[in-house]
Amino acid sequence: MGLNGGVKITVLAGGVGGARFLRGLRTQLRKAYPNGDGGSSAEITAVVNTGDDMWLTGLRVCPDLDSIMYTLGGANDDERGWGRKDESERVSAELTAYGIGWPWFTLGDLDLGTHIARSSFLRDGLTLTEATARLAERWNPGVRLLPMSDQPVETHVDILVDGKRRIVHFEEWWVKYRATVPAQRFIQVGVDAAKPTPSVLRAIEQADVILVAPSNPVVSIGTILGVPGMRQALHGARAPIVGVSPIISGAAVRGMADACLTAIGVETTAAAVAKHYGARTRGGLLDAWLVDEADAAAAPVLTAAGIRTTVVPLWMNDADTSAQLAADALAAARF
Ligand code: FO1
Repeated sequence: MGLNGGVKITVLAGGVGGARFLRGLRTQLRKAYPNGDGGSSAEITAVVNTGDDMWLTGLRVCPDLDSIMYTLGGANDDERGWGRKDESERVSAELTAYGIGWPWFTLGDLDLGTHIARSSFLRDGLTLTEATARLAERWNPGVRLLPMSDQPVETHVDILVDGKRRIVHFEEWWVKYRATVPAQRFIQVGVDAAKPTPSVLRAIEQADVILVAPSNPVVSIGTILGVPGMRQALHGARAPIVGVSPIISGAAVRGMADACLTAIGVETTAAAVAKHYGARTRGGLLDAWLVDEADAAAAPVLTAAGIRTTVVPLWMNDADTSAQLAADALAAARF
């Protein structure tokens, strides 16, 4: 039990997959630990990937933090998977007319409000953690959003396009090239000067359960784990660490995780990702792992390799299935 009696759950999460998982977890905890006025006595803290972040047209853009904030705040464009619903793009057209920004990376008018506010907070000297908390106040997400570090860590990708090697920001590879050009390697620019924030270290230390969301295991979860000191903090935590596979029967549930796994030489299977994360008893990350029924054959193999694996439906196609998945993950933590 956490200090003030509430159950404390800490979740490592990236963007779209992480946001949906957190929404389900919030629903589940409101059911399992109601606080009498529709909320929950449980506390959820999300440690969020900031490797997709960038300075664009003078503004700091934080895609994964925004996906989670908008999704939990009910403002996400669930069809597109990212950005604000009821969005318009008048300013974006002006930026393109002035030849600034990335014409293939649309900053909607409402979304720009978030980036302007965040950039203003940062210019006032707030840390990204403080700026994120200020932005989140408006959306009342019911989850504490923590950037993995307050120092910038940007994922850049070494690609081969038109016969030339280029290093581009992750979003260029992901959005402009749709991850269709092979990534030779991922470079975490700034990672050597980064460290987990004090809030992140406290959230890991105080957690009753730590969950690894079904986010991209390379550029989201991998980037979080790559922050110096993060793995050690997780390994030393008293809480059990339970992961949810982002791969179902050999295909990425969302996004192009397969392109990322291939780039680092990991097979796109639920078992390969679990082994990539490693068994905690053998120096890795995981105590337990959830795979879909389609991958049930992997369960005994992984359990024998030290990763207690359970078979549950992993598709989060609505609020109820997301909540059930969260319940399954908590059960796998024997919580
Ligand atoms: N994804 C796209 O496919 N096209 C876009 O134009 C685009 C713009 C964009 C702007 C702000 C933002 O926070 C996210 C945006 N995304 C866009 C999604 C982004 O690629 C993803 O949220 C993650 O970075 C990858 O999971």
